[in-house]
Amino acid sequence: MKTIETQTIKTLGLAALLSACVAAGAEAHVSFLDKEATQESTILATLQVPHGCDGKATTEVRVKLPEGFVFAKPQPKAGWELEVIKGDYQKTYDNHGDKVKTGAVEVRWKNGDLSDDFYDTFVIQGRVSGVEAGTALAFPVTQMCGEAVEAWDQVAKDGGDSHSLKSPAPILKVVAGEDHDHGDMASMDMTGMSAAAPAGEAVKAGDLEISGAFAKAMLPGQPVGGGFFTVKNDGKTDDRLLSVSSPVAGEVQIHEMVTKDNVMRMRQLKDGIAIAAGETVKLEPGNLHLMFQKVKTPFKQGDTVPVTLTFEKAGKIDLVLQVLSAQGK
Ligand SMILES: [Cu+2]
Repeated sequence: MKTIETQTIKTLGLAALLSACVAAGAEAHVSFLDKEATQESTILATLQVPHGCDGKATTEVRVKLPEGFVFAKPQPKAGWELEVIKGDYQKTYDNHGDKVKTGAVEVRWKNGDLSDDFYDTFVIQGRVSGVEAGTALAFPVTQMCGEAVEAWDQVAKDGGDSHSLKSPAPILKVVAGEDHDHGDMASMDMTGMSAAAPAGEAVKAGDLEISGAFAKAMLPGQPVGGGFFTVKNDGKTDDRLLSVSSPVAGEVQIHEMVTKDNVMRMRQLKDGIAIAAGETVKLEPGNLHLMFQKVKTPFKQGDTVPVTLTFEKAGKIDLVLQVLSAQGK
């Protein structure tokens, strides 16, 4: 469609317009603002709709969600009705300990009026899960302008160039996880990290000593934050971390990372963490961690996060986590 317009302009000899058209060429398609997504991360997939259908205003945008983009929630937009079509996933996904088999498979923004002269974005929050790095997740889009329909649904064959497609489906390229949604799943090669991290004040309570407490700064769009520390049990009796609370989060869960089929997943430890007599237990990225849910204000580097740990024997212990960078440094 754009090709035809360009041809016309060329014939008319409007060189300036032509070059503007070419420069904007790559963005003339319906596409994602961020074209990459990290494995096992929650993202805001932001679709850009740059124009209507041959001059007509866009009235509806339908987006099919691919397998591996799960727990999806669209952002409502003023002036548009929202329809979410739910269905079965092909696989079962772990949502912080809950097994999830169904969810949104298509989102429709309807009865809107987006002039061909304007640009707008349509946002879906979702989690990229169980997808191998290097995979291109295609989100076929149907753009409707009253009676006119534009289907953005072409997908390049493996290794093919999507640039040559006339109406390519918007694509998210999945990349290997380093900065995960809550940062705590960063590479496993972080053994020395807690020691290197500027530790908060060590806290002693009974036989327990807690040191090296930190949280990671949360990246924009991250709904949850990770927290870490080391507990040493100098006593003769076993203890157990039962629960954690914080005034800055609606809920604090105790999590563990497990790698299965080369995919890292999180699991909530509802029974907490055993701190055996004479043992030292480290909560660290890629392993055991605290997960802050319903965080009121995203953690920023330099902030502090107060928490109260409840142990079976030692009772309640107040601790302050220092917020380091999103990489935990
Ligand atoms: Cu977690």
